[in-house]
Amino acid sequence: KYCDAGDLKPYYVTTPIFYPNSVPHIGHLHSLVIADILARYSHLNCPERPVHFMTGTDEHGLKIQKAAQTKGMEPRAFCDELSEHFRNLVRKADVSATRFSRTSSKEHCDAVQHLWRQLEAKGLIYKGRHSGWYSVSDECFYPDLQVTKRSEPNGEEYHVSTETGSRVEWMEEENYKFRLSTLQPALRSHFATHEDAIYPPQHHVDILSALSEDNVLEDLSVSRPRSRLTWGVPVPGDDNHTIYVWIDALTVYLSSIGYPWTANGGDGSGSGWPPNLQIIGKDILRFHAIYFPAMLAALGLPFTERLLVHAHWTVNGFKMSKSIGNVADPITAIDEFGIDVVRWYLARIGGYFRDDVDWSREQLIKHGKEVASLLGNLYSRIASPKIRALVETHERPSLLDMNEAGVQSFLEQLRRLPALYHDRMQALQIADALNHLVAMLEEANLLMTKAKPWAVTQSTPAVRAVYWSLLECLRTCGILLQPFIPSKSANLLHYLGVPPEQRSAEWASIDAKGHIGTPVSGVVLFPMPGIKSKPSH
Ligand code: ME8
Repeated sequence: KYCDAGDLKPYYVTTPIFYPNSVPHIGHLHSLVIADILARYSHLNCPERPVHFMTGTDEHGLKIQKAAQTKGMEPRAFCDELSEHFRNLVRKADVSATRFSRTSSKEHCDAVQHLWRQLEAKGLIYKGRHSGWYSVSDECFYPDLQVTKRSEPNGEEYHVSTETGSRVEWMEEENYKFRLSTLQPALRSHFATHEDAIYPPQHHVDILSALSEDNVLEDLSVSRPRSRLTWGVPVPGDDNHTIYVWIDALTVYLSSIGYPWTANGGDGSGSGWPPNLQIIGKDILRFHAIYFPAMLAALGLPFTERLLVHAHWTVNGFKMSKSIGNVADPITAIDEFGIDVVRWYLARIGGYFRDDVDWSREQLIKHGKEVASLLGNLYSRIASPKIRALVETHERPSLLDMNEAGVQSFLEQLRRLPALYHDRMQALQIADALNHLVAMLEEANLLMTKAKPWAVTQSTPAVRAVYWSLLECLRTCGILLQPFIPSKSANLLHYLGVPPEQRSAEWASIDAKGHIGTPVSGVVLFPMPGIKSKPSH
């Protein structure tokens, strides 16, 4: 048995909540698809275990307030409109989110104020003066050390955040502060003893060094003067201040599964807390690996099990930006190539996480061709009526008894496939897991090309061995591909006659003897504009 759902809490996975200051881009879809692959992977292994999968929009703050102003709209109406684009993307991308949260909802705002009161009651919030380099677009202050001086061609000097390159200004104001420094030892010991907590490991190393003893963290400024920021959650009991948008935003992971859990004793047990997995982009690591755990430590709540940090997509080598005009639109790509091709490309290239990679239409076409030929052609060739006629008159042989030379080593590889795949998926190396499936399908195509069953006129044991081995390979890969390309793998499994109750991970094995029906002929799995399928024989 692959899992015992009774022993496990619900699997809780989150994406970041997106700023709806503009329509979604391919980077947003990347976070969503990675989370979806791993949410679906949990379901594949353990269909009885509930999955809580949260995504949504991060609606408060100066960035949104300004974007609304520029459009001459009220922030709420502006967010209603823009948030809908993200919801639509979730739908179109086959993302199996169970919850779409908006931080402007009353439920969430109440949770943020509750959390604030908790921190205050524990003496972790105080009023102080804050000065520092403030970036409007990053919505945060930077210490001196993280700021670089630059100059305009006319000699005028300005400052930018060294990390993000965004412009910063010196600001001084009265606001509330959170005693981050007192929580630093708790965070340090957590990350020092949980080597798996952040993936890829380089980020784990960086966070450990940011938390080291000789680097005492400054207390965090957690409010903004209401005069400057009206679009946000008011500080309870002080209308002159608005809660800092990152405290507000990070609370969404809690509010989305019922925090403050007042009804059942308040510790979140039973709700799914803590997250098993949180997907984030590398630019928001500090917020998720320092500030959020600090909030949790303050509340006495367990930490997230694993953070998966992905790199960024660039276009023509540059960070996507409206002013450069190089923003890749996920909706256009989905409409033109279908979501499974887009997901395939995102997982094949963006599933490595370490380095930034360039998004291009050419690459999208190339990956579309790859999956169409690996999977689509293989299926249409094997399901051709001529081949079926040759084998249909015979019983399906036992795969275990087949000892035709070429087929034997092929079946051996197929037998090893699930373990390799699971090993990589559990290590969060999803591109490597997919690589194993690709290698298997390549082998299958090779076997087909060598055996040329379409040129055979007599039903021999050798032809039948190839036929059944290839179908078994498609069945197994179809099951293991479900997290990656849910819609096409559902079609494939349906065409193969694989019963819905035999599509979980435990069936992806030669030894499981899963049912295969008569493959449906004449269907094209990947009809692609401009991509010709080879004729089926
Ligand atoms: O950061 N490639 O929202 P966001 C890949 N609201 N991923 C990218 C990317 C790119 N070019 N650009 C952005 C926020 N992302 C906050 C999060 S969570 C409590 C609050 C990723 O809309 C980015 O790294 O700017 C982040 O993971 C996500 O998209 C949302 O970015």
